[in-house]
Amino acid sequence: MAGEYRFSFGPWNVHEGADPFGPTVRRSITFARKLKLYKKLGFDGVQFHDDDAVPDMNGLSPKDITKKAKEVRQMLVDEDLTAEFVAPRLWEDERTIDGAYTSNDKKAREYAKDRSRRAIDIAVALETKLIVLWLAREGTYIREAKDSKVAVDRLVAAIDDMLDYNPDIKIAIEPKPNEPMDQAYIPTTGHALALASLTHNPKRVGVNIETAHTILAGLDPSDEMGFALACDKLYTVHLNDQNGLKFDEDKSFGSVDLRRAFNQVRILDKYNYGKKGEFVGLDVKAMRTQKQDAATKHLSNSRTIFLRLVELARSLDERKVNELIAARDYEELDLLIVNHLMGK
Ligand code: XUL
Ligand code: MN
Repeated sequence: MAGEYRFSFGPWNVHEGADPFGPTVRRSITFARKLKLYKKLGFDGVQFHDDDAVPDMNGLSPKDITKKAKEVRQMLVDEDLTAEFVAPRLWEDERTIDGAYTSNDKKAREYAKDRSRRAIDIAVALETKLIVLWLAREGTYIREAKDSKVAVDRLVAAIDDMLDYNPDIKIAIEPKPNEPMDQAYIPTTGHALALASLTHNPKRVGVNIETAHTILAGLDPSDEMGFALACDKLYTVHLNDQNGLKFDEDKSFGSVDLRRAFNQVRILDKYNYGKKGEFVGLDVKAMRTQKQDAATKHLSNSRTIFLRLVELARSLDERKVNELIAARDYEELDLLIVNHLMGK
């Protein structure tokens, strides 16, 4: 059963533990050593930010960026790993303080478009067609700072630029309602897919749904996934968990609300997620309290919980579920689900 799903995570998910209030608490692990962890932990796919593959890429020519990315591709081949996607990291450069594609400064917007083209070059070298766009600073701290209509026009123009640059890539927008911004322009799956419909080639633009981001938007992750599945737009997922409305916690999958996790697995499994090559992607963070040699358990635990929930989704008595739905006895259905999750 485990073999039916392929799992991925990004190198940033093995983390030194720094937070806004304190320094690192664990030693850095080199990228090469992180790659060695993947298979041991049961993972086949590597998610990349562009500069996870090519550090300090702003100082390199496009030719050198591609050369370095090809070296990383060889490292993946040596470890029998696949690159799942590349995401341009547009939120750390001083030029993008006020946003990247939606910045009020034309030079910043040009930089963002150029950096996105380089991220696509890296994806080509790593032999993946998927680009993830987390639109980190595409929003405002105060509403008057930007024009929200113009911002959407600019997002469309930036995505069109990427689609035109390479006719093979697909773009998965990763919606998030806030953090680092007070209000993001593309907070939900619905916004992301509406944006996709405005581009040159809506067929090549879909979503990456992150559990925590949907919860921060006050929505249910499994319903967001169902919406994207109905639109045939669920290109990938970032499974994790989130304890209420606070900062983006990236907790281990299922660790806060097992039933909510069950419902995500159930909808994914029911509609054959993964059968077209999609990875079960995680975006999880180890607790700051974890010691050095135990700081990958959040990854293996999330994978274990996912697979256990696949078994529970498949062993649910669907006949009984349908009977209770027909009788409109949702109280009994509620108990059936809770009992099932408790192994009764
Ligand atoms: C931010 C987030 C990012 C994206 C990739 O909240 O989830 O790590 O997943 O850029
Ligand atoms: Mn994410």
